[in-house]
Amino acid sequence: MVKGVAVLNSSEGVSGTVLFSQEGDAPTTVTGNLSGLKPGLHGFHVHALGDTTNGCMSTGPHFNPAGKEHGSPDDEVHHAGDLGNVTVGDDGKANFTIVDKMIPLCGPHSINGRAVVVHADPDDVGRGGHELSKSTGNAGGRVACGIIGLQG
Ligand SMILES: [Cu+2]
Ligand SMILES: [Zn+2]
Repeated sequence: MVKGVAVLNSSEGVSGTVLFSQEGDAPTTVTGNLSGLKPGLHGFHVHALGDTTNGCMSTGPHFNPAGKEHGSPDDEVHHAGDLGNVTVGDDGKANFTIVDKMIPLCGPHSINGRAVVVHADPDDVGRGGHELSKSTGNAGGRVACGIIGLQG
């Protein structure tokens, strides 16, 4: 079992923890607890870089080792880092579990050392017809992020 963790914080009061676990070559389980977000859907992705020198802006684009278009994690064609949306309740909190086979914690396409990013707006999963739909899901600003590291 390999485990990872990302701690998220932002100057606007968003905070939380996202845990990752993977058994062998099985899909990775992602469990998150976030607070301080606007109620509703928020795009949620693994971005390519674990660089926060310029805040979440320097974490690069969606993790996309296969050079695909943006989409839903349920679509055949999507970025490996596309995890869809998380749902935030009226209390500003989100508790979620995602199981995804494109985000391993080891091997050549590992997400270790990359970043998870929560966006201001819903991810249209490539279907919104906006000029950004096929690259970012038009999910708006990056409201919080954290670097994924190994956990014991
Ligand atoms: Cu993103
Ligand atoms: Zn994407």
